[in-house]
Amino acid sequence: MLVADREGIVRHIGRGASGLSAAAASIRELLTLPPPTIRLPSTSLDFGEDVPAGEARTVTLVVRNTGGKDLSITNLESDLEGVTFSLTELTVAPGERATVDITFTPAKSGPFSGTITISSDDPENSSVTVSFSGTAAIIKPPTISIANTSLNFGEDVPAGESKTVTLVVKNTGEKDLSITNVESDLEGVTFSLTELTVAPGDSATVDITLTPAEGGPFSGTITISSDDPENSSVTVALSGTAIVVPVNPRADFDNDGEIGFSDFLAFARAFSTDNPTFDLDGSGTVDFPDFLEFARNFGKSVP
Ligand SMILES: [Ca+2]
Ligand SMILES: [Ca+2]
Repeated sequence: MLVADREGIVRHIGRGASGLSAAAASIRELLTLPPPTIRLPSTSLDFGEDVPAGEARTVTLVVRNTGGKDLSITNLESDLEGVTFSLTELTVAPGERATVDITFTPAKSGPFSGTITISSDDPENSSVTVSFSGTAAIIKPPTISIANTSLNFGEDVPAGESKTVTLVVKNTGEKDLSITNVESDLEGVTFSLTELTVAPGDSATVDITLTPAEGGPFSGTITISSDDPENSSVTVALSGTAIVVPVNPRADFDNDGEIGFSDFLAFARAFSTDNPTFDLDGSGTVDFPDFLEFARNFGKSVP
């Protein structure tokens, strides 16, 4: 029979036996183990200075038990609204440590701070606090910026020939800009690409090629679609004038009505000579400028 006094110390165990005093000593030791003791290696937590507003960030709280009995944590809570915990109740064995993930999603930019209160059965410190702080930064969405609101192909685009101008698209936002389509209402316009991603702060170029079918002024619009939430569709005006370049009948050296390959062979034979038939610009020599003039007429019919 065990008999304990008011302090819980065993004073007498049954009838006397040789091992009983040792048993009493171990029971006494059990009863006098040091109580659970909460220790926090760090009493302040830093969420960082660059938490994107609207995005969750998690830091880890470490809790140690330096006592001799199980530490029972009964609650964690914060005075800052929106702070969540991976768990709010746990048991930490003597000499062990445990971690709790603490997550906060700042709703707006600017500094934030608060306190976490941890309740436990540590008889000396049943409530301990940890401070935390950080700064939330606003991340600017993808923002399309186009230097030119209009592009001119010039007033002398040869009808039937291609001319290319370049459009520069910049992303002045802080997230990737995704261009999802580029199109034009002007016939004969093609693009080097119609989908691309532009990193924050970067620029990309789109080549716009026009092949006017006939002479005369032309105008139209390019429409660029992107994931810029403010300007999902932006337009650039296109304009210019196509001209019909008259055929030089002199380039039809064999007079068959077409400026074609047989004329090219004849021109090649006369190259570097002073044959006036092939000296289209009248410079006195059949040379490269004459070839350019011939090439401009190549493939055309002589009226
Ligand atoms: Ca010919
Ligand atoms: Ca010449």
